[in-house]
Amino acid sequence: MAVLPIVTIPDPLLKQVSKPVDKVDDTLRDLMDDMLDTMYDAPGIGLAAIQVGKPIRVLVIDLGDKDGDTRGESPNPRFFVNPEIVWTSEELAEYNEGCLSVPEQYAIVDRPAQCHVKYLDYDGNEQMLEADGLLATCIQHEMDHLEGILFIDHLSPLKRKMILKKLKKNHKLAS
Ligand code: GNR
Ligand code: NI
Repeated sequence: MAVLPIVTIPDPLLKQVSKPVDKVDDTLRDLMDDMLDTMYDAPGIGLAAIQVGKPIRVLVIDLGDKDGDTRGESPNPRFFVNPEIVWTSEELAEYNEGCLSVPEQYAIVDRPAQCHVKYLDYDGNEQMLEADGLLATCIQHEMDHLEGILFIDHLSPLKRKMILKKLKKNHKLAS
């Protein structure tokens, strides 16, 4: 178990498309455990492997047992290997999103309100999940990371520019 460094913008790794995993073995489970530690430490509700520098199709998510609120008190870790979104609703939902790779920046993003996702679990067994609410939003945010897409890529060019400008300013202040 270990907390790994989180890759942040403008690292070009974040634009890379992640590769499918060919088998769920102990090495992969070690990485997933480390990703969970890293996510709890941050803290965040989801993490894609690319955010710890590994370009493979693996996600971890933990919303606690209620959407967002009781995280930490009663953990509910979920592991997704080679996830595929097989259905999304017409209905959209908006959520004020943040990303551990885009530190301290938030913006409203519209996404399908519900989705169905097919994936391999921690033991390599095939699973299907019907998600809505924050879980649906979070799965789609994490799936974007697998394609090298960040939540700011869903914003208008002007909003994206403002966030990138703030990041540069914060970076200068910190260095
Ligand atoms: O911790 C996170 N919170 C969050 C809030 C709204 C929508 C998506 C997220 S995911 C984010 C962690 C992260 O960057 N995952 O890639
Ligand atoms: Ni993110």
